[in-house]
Amino acid sequence: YPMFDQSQYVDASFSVNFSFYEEVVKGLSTSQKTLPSKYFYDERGDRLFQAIMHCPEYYLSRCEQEIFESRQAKMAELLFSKRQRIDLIELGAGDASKTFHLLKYLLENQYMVTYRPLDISAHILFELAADLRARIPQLNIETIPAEYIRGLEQIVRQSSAPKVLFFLGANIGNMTKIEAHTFCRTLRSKLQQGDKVLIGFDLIKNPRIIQAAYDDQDGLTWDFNINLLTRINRELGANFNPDLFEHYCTYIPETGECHSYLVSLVAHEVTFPDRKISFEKDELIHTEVSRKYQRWEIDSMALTTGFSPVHAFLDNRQWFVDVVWEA
Ligand code: AVJ
Repeated sequence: YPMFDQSQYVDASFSVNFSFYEEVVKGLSTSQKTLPSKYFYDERGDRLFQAIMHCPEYYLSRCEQEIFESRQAKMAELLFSKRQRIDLIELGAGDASKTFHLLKYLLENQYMVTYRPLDISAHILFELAADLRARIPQLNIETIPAEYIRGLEQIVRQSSAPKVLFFLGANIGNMTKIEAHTFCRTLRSKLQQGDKVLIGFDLIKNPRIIQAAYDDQDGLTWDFNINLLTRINRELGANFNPDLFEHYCTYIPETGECHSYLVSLVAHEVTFPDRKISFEKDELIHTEVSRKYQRWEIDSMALTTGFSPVHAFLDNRQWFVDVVWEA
């Protein structure tokens, strides 16, 4: 990509080292256009997602928050120790609004923990570290700006302490079922026997409730999706006109998958530094899958990926589950 200034990109994404440009161009060059959802999270994307977490339709965060606020003691007892320092790795930590309560509880109750939050957004990690250092000064914290597996490999090289790995917020929903299986198997291969994982899954429920969560009235999810195009413009030198696209999402009860798209409203071309991408009227860019699970699928996923199910924390309405598995 001769005209693409790599150094500029590296700066814009705070040195997280993978090829945004290559993935974008590849995704837009197939007949079924796609963009990876992991790129939603630039500075504005982080802010929009935080707003989504507070909007009335997006029940997921509130369900998991309820679990974390009411079950800290049980979580501490199941996962941590007062005699041995344990690494708490959090994949996709974001603002760690759920983990915060547990961390506080652990330190107030003499559990020994090193918190290792990992996120693709170096920006949010920077804010998180500052926030936690102010609110829980005695906490040991080491941030890792990286994608999931690469970051985990880095941690495993650096520390031999027993590990508890958190993967919250239904982030696993951004994978198809097959991808999730492969991912859990990879997690298992990086962990030692006896290490534990706690994974948040959104559960299958009335389809209207799910559909609404991804199509909120205030248009936050709309802006969140469209923001991907403005990010591509800024960081990769493209010229998407965001007004020529709209957000569309559809939940398919048979598969438990909610799919999000950007729809091109007119036939037009978008220019990148080294190529043009053409869009037909009504052509879609697939941007995200958010998969919902049945309870039995989750248990069977544990067993087929080398984990033993230990416990399931549910919210009052049983809309969301945080499962604990042991490696
Ligand atoms: C952060 C991946 C859990 O899929 O529910 C929210 C992202 N997308 N609204 C999800 C998201 C649209 C969210 N996760």
